[in-house]
Amino acid sequence: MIIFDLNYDKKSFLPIAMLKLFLMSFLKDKKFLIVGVANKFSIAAGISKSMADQGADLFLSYQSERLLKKVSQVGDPLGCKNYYECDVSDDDSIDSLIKEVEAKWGYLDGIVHAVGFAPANELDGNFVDVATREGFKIAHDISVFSFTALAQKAKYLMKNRNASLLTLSYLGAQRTLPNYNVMGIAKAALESTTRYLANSMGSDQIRVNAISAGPVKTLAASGVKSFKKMLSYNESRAPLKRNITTEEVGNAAAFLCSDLASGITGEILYVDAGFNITAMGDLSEVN
Ligand code: NAD
Ligand code: 0WE
Repeated sequence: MIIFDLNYDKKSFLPIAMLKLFLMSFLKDKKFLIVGVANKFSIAAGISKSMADQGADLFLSYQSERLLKKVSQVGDPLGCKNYYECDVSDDDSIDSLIKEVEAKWGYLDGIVHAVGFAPANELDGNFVDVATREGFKIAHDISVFSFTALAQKAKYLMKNRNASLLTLSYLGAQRTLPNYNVMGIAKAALESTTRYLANSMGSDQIRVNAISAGPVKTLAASGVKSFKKMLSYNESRAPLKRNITTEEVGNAAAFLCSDLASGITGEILYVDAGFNITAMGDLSEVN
C-alpha cells in the first residue's frame, strides 16, 4: 500500500510543500530575533527565508522607520508577525527591542546579527591615507560592539535552552583587499568577539558562531566602488566557479542555529564557494 507518493496527486488533501515542511523542520517551534534586514537583497533576508522554511518563528528588527515597508515585504510571506525598530548604536534602543521580544515571546532561541557599517569615506582609497579616528569608532561601535550588546541584553531570554547567536563576517577580516580598510579591522574584531562570547556564554548553553560570506550584491555593497569587479574576481577564482546566494548563507545559518550544530561554537564558517582556500588562481593571467 502506498501511503505517501509525493508525485501522485497534485490535488491531494495535504499540499506537497506542507508535507516537505513537516518532514524537514529542524527549527520547528524555535524563536529567533533577526537584526539587519533592509530589503529582499539583504543577507538577513536569505537567512530569514531559510529559518522560516525550517519552521522557525521570526522577530525582525529594522534600523529606521523608512525601512519598515521593505522589511515587512520580506517578513510577511514568511509568517512574521513581529517587527520593531532598533538602532544598534543606541543602548536604550536595544533595551526596548529586547523588552518587546520578552513581552511578545518571553524567551528566545537565538539572535542573528547581520549589521555592518563604516562611513563611506573610510571605504574609498588607500587605508593609511583615508583612516580616521571617528570612522574607526563608528565602524567598531555599529559592526562589532552591537553584537556583544545584543548578547548581553538578551542573555536572560536565552539561558539554558541551547540557544545560539550568529554574526556575519567577511574574508577582509583575515586578508587585505582594496578599499575594505577599517571594515576589515572591524570584522577581525567581530570574529574575535565571536570566540570571546562563545567562551563566556558556553556555561549558559548558548553557542556563538559566525559565517564568513562571499561577496553579495546587497544595499551595503551597492555604494562600493568596483563591486562588480570583485564579484567577477571571486567567481573566476572560487573552486565552485561562481558566487554564492543569500539562500546559501541562509541554509548554513539555519544549520548553525539548530540543534544539528549542538557541538559547534566559536566557529567561523566560510560560505564563499571556496574562495578563501585558494591562492594564485590558475596562473592564466601571468606570463
Ligand atoms: P544590508 O545593507 O542588506 O544589511 C546591512 C544592515 O545593517 C541593514 O539592514 C542596515 O539597516 C543595518 N544597519 C546599519 N547600521 C545600523 C544601525 N545603526 N542599527 C541597526 N541596523 C543597522 O547588507 P548585507 O550585505 O546583507 O549586510 C549584512 C551583514 O553581512 C553585514 O555585517 C555585512 O558586513 C556582512 N557581509 C556582507 C557581505 C556582502 O558582500 N554583501 C559579505 C560578507 C559579509
Ligand atoms: O561588509 C560588507 C559591507 C560593508 C559596508 C559597506 C558600506 C557601503 C556604504 C559597510 N559600511 C558601508 N558604508 C557605506 O556608506 N561587505 C563584505 C561588502 C563589501 O563592502 C566593501 C567591499 C565588500 C566586499 C567595501 C569596500 C571593498 C570591498
